[in-house]
Parts: sequence; structure tokens; C-alpha cells
Amino acid sequence: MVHLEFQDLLPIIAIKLGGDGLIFELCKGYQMLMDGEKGVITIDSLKKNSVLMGLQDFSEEELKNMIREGDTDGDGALDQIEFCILMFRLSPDLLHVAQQLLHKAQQQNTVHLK
Ligand SMILES: [Ca+2]
Repeated sequence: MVHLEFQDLLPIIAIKLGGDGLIFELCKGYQMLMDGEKGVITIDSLKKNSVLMGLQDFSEEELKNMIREGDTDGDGALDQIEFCILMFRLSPDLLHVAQQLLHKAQQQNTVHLK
């Protein structure tokens, strides 16, 4: 199990930003970590950009484990969906907050599906 400081921040970010803002932040996090040419997160792009996410203390092995854990289609990289799912899996609190936000948004009828 990988422990990240980032995941501890996500529930707080989620409460502050609401559902749409949370997804936006997740996408921003993804874009910060991804390989600009390949459009996916690889072990190299993760290593290069990890300092931006406060992950600089993680060893290469831990970063590899993070990718392995999130890589559901086995291509050795994280695409955007894999990354978001991994973030939710790493942070049960986040999932809880997201469900609450979604519920609230549905009640207010403010969910915009694209
Ligand atoms: Ca993958």
C-alpha cells in the first residue's frame, strides 16, 4: 500500500472545491505528472515531476509500485482514468467526500455531464 501526502490533501481539496473542482484538480495533478509527449504517466515522467507533487521522498521502487497498482490495462503507464481511479482507491476519505458532493449536486441538479 502506497502512502502519499497528496491523497491526504484530496478530501480537503474536495470539500473546498466541490465535485467539479475536485475533478478539475485531479486532471491538473494528472497533467503535472504525465509525459507531455506520450500523454500518459510513466515511471520517468513520475520521477521527473514528483517534486511538484511533494513526492520527492519516494524511492523509484515506491513510484513503480504506484504505477503498477494503478495500471489496470497493464501497459506500464497510467492514463487519466487509471490515475483518477488510483487516487480514489488510495484515499477512501476522498471517495466518501466525492459521494457526498455528488449526492448534493444531484439534489441541486447541478451535475453537468460532458
Ligand atoms: Ca495503463
